[in-house]
Amino acid sequence: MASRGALIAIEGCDRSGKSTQAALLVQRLRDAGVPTELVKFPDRTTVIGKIIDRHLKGDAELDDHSIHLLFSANRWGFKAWMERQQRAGVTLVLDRYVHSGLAYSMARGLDVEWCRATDIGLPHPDLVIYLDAPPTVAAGRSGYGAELYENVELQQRVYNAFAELQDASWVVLDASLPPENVAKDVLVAAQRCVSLP
Ligand code: Z5A
Ligand code: MG
Repeated sequence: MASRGALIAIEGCDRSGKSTQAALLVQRLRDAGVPTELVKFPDRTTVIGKIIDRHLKGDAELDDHSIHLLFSANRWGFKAWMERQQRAGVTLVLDRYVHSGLAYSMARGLDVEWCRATDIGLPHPDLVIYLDAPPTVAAGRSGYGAELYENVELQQRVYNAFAELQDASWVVLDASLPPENVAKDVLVAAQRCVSLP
């Protein structure tokens, strides 16, 4: 029987480089012969994901509690699939996960314990890699500002919320470094839960 695949969550504020690093990590793990899949949250292709996408593009107004529940429901839609993959020995790299759900909702003033409750029962990440880039750094990167939450004031609150959520188990990396440097640090961190040949 295959040994259980790891669950690695890559977290951070907007434009901190999560999608860049998640894709690089998946490639490096696959190149090393580790069966790996990438999961991006929100997944905008599902029924719920499509509503989230409309909301983020300013085309569907939703109150803060409702959008929190939809982000969480979007993750629940992948629970059974993630567990099957892990049981089959596939490592999953998650581009955002439950801590994004908490940080963005905290930044909008929701109660953290209420927010946490909606994700209870989802698979726990074996490792959280946090890409630390202050909003002023991220705001200078391309694509910033196109969606609803992408303004420096909200991002500062998200940044503060992530700081509050961090615990000693997180690997916090300087994401203002060039992408190739960050990628090296990400690969070292991943080896806490994945063995490479
Ligand atoms: N959200 C939420 O509220 N609740 C939830 O539960 C979840 C999400 C899961 C959409 O997420 C929104 O949903 C997001 C949080 C909220 N709102 N905000 N704000 P998303 O993940 O779909 O967001 P996105 O549009 O993909 O942006 P992003 O993920 O924040 O960007 P990124 O993945 O961190 O960055 P990137 O795409 O890798 O890089 C951005 C640019 O910077 C690109 O041009 C890169 O080439 C460049 N880049 C990357 N790394 C570097 C370095 N190291 N140096 C210089 N330039 C770099
Ligand atoms: Mg991204």
